[in-house]
Amino acid sequence: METLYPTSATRTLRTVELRQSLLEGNDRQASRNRRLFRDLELTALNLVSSPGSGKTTLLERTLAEFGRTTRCAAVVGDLATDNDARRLGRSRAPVAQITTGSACHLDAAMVARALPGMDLTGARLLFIENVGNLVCPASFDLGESVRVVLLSSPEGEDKPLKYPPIFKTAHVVLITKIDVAGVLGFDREAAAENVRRMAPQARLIQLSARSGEGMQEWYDLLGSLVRKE
Ligand SMILES: Nc1nc2c(ncn2[C@@H]2O[C@H](COP(=O)(O)OP(=O)(O)OP(=O)(O)O)[C@@H](O)[C@H]2O)c(=O)[nH]1
Ligand SMILES: [Mg+2]
Repeated sequence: METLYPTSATRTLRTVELRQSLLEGNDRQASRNRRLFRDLELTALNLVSSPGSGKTTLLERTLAEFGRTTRCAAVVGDLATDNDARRLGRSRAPVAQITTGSACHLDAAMVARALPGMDLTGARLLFIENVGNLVCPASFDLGESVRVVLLSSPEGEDKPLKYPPIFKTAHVVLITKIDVAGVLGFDREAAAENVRRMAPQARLIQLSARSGEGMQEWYDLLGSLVRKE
């Protein structure tokens, strides 16, 4: 007998179609963002990690130190609160907060909507702090030219093996909070090996935004990303 209700197969098909068109729409907006960043001579970095791995702390220190000589801007995504924008707003950098409500990642349209409210005059780097999540942001291109994935020592060495897509799309992987690696029994060499296995294409830096170790290597990398006029 024919059913009036969609079968699980048609439901799955529709879900796949919807997801595909969502991602295609996002890719189109990401290309427009990328063109805008190029016209503005702005290098955009998309920072992705689990909640709490130290994205905002890294950016606070980066804006205070690297931002002294190179004008930077930041867009921050969270489900709720403008806490991170307020933290980053203590610097001289233009900062915008995107509150996503229930969305577990930023998309290219959200970033595009945030840009007109910022004074990007003279800015050379745009940091986009994504919503803390190692899964969903992997599929959403924001128009960035550099994707930075953070893995902090409290999370454990195995995260690259458990969340391959995000690591496979990384240009840079930062192992953060290395100041507490010893006390946590976090094996930095094992973590680095897991990163190299899942993200052989990525530049790997180990750092602590608290102690400052590794920060100069990060700033040297940022310096090399600034578009030359
Ligand atoms: N020991 C140590 N703690 C750190 C370091 N960086 C950040 N933290 C601490 O880790 C906690 C989370 O840091 P945040 O910078 O807020 O992390 P986040 O990734 O921005 O978090 P969400 O935006 O919520 O995903 C805070 O208590 C920080 O003080 C570090 O290098 N070493
Ligand atoms: Mg944050």
